Amino acid sequence: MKSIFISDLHLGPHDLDVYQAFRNFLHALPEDVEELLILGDLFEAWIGDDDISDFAAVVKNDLYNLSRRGISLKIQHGNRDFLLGKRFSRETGAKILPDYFLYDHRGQKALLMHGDLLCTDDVLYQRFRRKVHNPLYNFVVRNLPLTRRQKIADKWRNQSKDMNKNKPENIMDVNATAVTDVMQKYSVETLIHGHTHRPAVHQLGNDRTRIVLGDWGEKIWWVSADINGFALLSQPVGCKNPF
Ligand SMILES: [Mn+2]
Repeated sequence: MKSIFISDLHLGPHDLDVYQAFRNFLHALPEDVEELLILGDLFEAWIGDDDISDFAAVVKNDLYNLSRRGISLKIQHGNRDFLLGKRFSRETGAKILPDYFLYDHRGQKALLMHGDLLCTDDVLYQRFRRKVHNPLYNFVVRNLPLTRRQKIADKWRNQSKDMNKNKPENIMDVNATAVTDVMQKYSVETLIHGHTHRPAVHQLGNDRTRIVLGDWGEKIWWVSADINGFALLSQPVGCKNPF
């Protein structure tokens, strides 16, 4: 029996090749896959569960069908879709996981994160994150009319593009101390995250491993977990059956 982890698909009507790859991926999931865990940024943008766009409806339907097949669906918030909430969860059967989630299943243990919280050198981003995750701010935003939220989301995206333009590369990667600290805190030898779009398996010494999921674009990426451990895998985006 297997678990599959994915992140950073950034689904949206702007890239139907990636959406098609996502559909093929769900469709082709082997029989022995018990659960699919999405570590954030499934969507390029999610402005609230009352999103009435056709695209949102189609993806929700895909996820609902997956749950109905008996595959347990778990999802973490990314920086792009942190407004995914209870209604989305109800409509898809997906369980929303906390920002730090200890995966402990069939002898395998790993800490799962989206990854943005590890990029502590990016002080501007962390300040922005604290603002938008502030419960009061969050409450106010959630209760704005959909069109207002659409505008705010566009503003956030443009701001983040502008902010990232002049940032040195290393600032947008994880901070090594943040990684060590969090792995120690949760007593894990394996950390799995996405967000940085730098897919890799890093051996950190002392038997510790950091696995970074890739973003979906030219390629699709996933981590497969079974009794033998974790493996980072990829295929070209046009591939009909990645398994
Ligand atoms: Mn992200």
